Amino acid sequence: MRLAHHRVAPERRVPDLAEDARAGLLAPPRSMPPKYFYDERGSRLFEAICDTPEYYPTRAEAALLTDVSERVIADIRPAHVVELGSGNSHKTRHLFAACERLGIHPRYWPFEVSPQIMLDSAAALIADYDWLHVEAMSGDYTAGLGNLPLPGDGGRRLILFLGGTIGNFEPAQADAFLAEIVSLMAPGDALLLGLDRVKDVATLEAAYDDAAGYTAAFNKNLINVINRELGGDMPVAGYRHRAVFDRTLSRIEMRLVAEYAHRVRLEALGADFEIAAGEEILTEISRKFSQEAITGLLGRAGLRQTAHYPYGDDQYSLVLAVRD
Ligand code: SAH
Ligand code: AVI
Repeated sequence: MRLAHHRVAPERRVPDLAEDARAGLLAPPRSMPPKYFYDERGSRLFEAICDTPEYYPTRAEAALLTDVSERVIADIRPAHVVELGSGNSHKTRHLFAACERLGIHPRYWPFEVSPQIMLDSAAALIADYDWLHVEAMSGDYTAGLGNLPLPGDGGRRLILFLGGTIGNFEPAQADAFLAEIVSLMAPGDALLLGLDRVKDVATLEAAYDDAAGYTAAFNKNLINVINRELGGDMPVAGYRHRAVFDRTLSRIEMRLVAEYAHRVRLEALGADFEIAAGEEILTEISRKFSQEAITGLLGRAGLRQTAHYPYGDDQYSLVLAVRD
């Protein structure tokens, strides 16, 4: 058996969908955490977003990994590759290809809240790499990382947090999450972190509002999740997608905007709410980092950057860092 599936118990209690909806939807300012996007349909829509001409981060990170994977693997010589929010693991394949070329054969530990996409990808990976063992971990990384069944065999671990997903956290959450990652790291372990960079507003806003409409469908899929899981009657056609770059906070904000005034029933909560025409629900933030912001983030976490791989004219960054 080269593929094992571990269900990771939460280390601490985190609100469930019902609690988040009660706290975030019933009264303004309305917001929901982005992790609920990723049911099976949402995960597939995210894959479609990654293939759009407007969404540059995936192509930028893939190009960087094509170039630097061999250097990273030769430098770290990992016994284990741990990946937080691994999705379809497509870009991670560049690292495994480098491992194959270098004859370095780490075990792979993807960790996902959306298990199906992880298990499908893991099955494809072990078919392609006959040396690879996958320990697939399903769970919520915001529920703590302390229960991950990570190896204590002394082999070096390379921890991946790719795609710019750190940008989906508020600044304080990002600091806390990096601190948790650092607490897992032993001397010799390394973190490879992908961060999207500040750039012109038109490029940023187009990336979050592609012409084919996949990002709009991804955002509106949250309504399907809420209706299905909470017995809701939110009208999918009653909301439109909006993505705006906030220069002050240096972040894209994705919102669902009510097209007309209506009342929503959430049966599982035994609650109703009224939403006015034009009222908005904040569904995701995606922070864009300056060089100073990256330096601050790593410094506060106690991480020392050992390599910085920028894409193009600082459009996107991959950072390799170790714990001091
Ligand atoms: N790393 C991939 C996927 C990025 S999309 C890439 O770069 O393309 C973000 C991924 O994180 C999704 O697959 C989503 O299911 C996962 N994710 C989001 N919130 C999560 C959480 N709280 N716990 C675990 N996984 C989460
Ligand atoms: C997963 N995460 C880094 C994506 C982002 O760019 O913030 C999610 C996404 N939302 C809309 N498009 C992509």
